[in-house]
Amino acid sequence: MRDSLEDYEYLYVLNSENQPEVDQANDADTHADKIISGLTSYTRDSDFMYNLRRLIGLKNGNEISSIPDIQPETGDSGTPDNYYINFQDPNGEPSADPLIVHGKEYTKIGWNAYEEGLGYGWYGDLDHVKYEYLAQGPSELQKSIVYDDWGREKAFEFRLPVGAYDITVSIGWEGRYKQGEDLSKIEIEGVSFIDNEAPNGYIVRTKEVMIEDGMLTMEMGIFDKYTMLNYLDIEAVCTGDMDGDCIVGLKDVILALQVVAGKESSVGKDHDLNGDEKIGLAEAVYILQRLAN
Ligand SMILES: [Ca+2]
Ligand SMILES: [Ca+2]
Ligand SMILES: [Ca+2]
Ligand SMILES: [Ca+2]
Repeated sequence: MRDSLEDYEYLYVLNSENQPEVDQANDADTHADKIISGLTSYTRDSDFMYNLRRLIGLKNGNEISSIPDIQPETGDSGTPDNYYINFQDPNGEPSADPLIVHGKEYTKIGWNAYEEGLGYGWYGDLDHVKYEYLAQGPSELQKSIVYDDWGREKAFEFRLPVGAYDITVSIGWEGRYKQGEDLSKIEIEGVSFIDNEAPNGYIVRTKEVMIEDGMLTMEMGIFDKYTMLNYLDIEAVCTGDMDGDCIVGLKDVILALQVVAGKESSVGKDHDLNGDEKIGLAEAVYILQRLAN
């Protein structure tokens, strides 16, 4: 607590000793935003916190003129891959091991608090969490459900390599429709998937999400309401990648341009995007447009 009061002082001085105002961005906000992104989601990287505090102190003391743009440590570097998570009681049903559904192997994850060694888990009040396994449902994934009986908001974190992913989330409960009680919320890396909506049975939704810090953060739940969570599919999006690391960046633009200039021949035509079986300007422009979004 003493630390957070001190942090507030630091940010206050950084904002030229002005109090923050609602809906008004100020000089300190860009740094506060790096630390906290929601009610239950904030960075746990203590080295980052220490460094940011130190830099703000230097800036406040006029020892440096601007604060370098440092970011929390990225979890996994490495190549993005596909990850499939079934939320369920890890010791209950479905008991198949490995659990394979529609040809994909699912990791069983229950209500464990976040653990560094595992690289995944939950933050928030875990005192009233529950499992359900329904007799009927479209699949093993959707028959097994995790929820909070008291409707407390939580954050789920899952470490994975930096990159773009198509993420699919499923919520719901076979045959259940409780408009008022089941207003649900799922937000992943600030991208809203389900916002104050009650499923009539199930809702399954897919969106592309950029993971920039090596940690997927999913915020779940609305206070006093039920969000019935089923599963998550996390699939790497490699479209536009030229060098095979599945990360789409300026390196790939440069590679495509080098192919155009005849200076590079290592890019296979399987990376072609517009069907002419060549790497050319079309690919470079595509990547640039994607990076601009
Ligand atoms: Ca994140
Ligand atoms: Ca499930
Ligand atoms: Ca690449
Ligand atoms: Ca092409």
